[in-house]
Amino acid sequence: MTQTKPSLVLASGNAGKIKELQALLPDYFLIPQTQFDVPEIAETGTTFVENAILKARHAAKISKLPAIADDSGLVVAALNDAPAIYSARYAGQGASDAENIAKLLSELDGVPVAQRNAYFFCVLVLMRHADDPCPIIAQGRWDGYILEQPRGEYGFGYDPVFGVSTHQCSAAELSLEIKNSLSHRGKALAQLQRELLSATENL
Ligand code: ITT
Repeated sequence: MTQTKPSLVLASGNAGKIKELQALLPDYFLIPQTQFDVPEIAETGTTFVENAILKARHAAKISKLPAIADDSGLVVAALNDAPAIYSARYAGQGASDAENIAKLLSELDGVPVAQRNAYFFCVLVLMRHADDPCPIIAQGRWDGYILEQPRGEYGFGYDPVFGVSTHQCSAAELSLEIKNSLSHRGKALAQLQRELLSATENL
């Protein structure tokens, strides 16, 4: 007997996130929202959770399928918790990862290691349909610190400057599997998956 995997639209245009989420959700058939020509929606919320809901609802509405969204970012204590929800656009709308990293390192220039603590935060939202009044919401946090120079080739975004104390390296020096086992996204996914197990029957 062949069993088909449940389909979920992935409400993201970020290739790095898509790769990590696909590895974390092998039991689901994840369809990137680009396959439905879902245009990116303006992230007008002021919190991760608001933006994740906006993105999931938008993708579910256009695709008419259940949708999962990830809103995430880097929170730096010495920068009064910036860039947080503005992480992707820290150096301006459409900024590259390298430009965002350059701005971050310049803002932290001269800040000693002991004051460079930071964390990644991720909110995942699953909406069974666009008008779902009870979206599944999960979150995860990964603590670390900001390095003075980029290191490593893997991952995406701020990974090259995110120091991982437990492994004495940057997040960009970790394999996808190890990063997923430690990261904000991996933790949020584990929480979401517990809920998904029961929710799948209602998709
Ligand atoms: P979508 O909204 O299309 O998913 P996005 O990149 O705009 O893509 P966000 O608004 O959630 O997504 O911004 C997340 C940013 O935070 C991302 O662009 C990175 O700069 C950073 N970020 C999040 N998770 C990260 C991770 O695991 N490693 C490195 N940087 C990360």
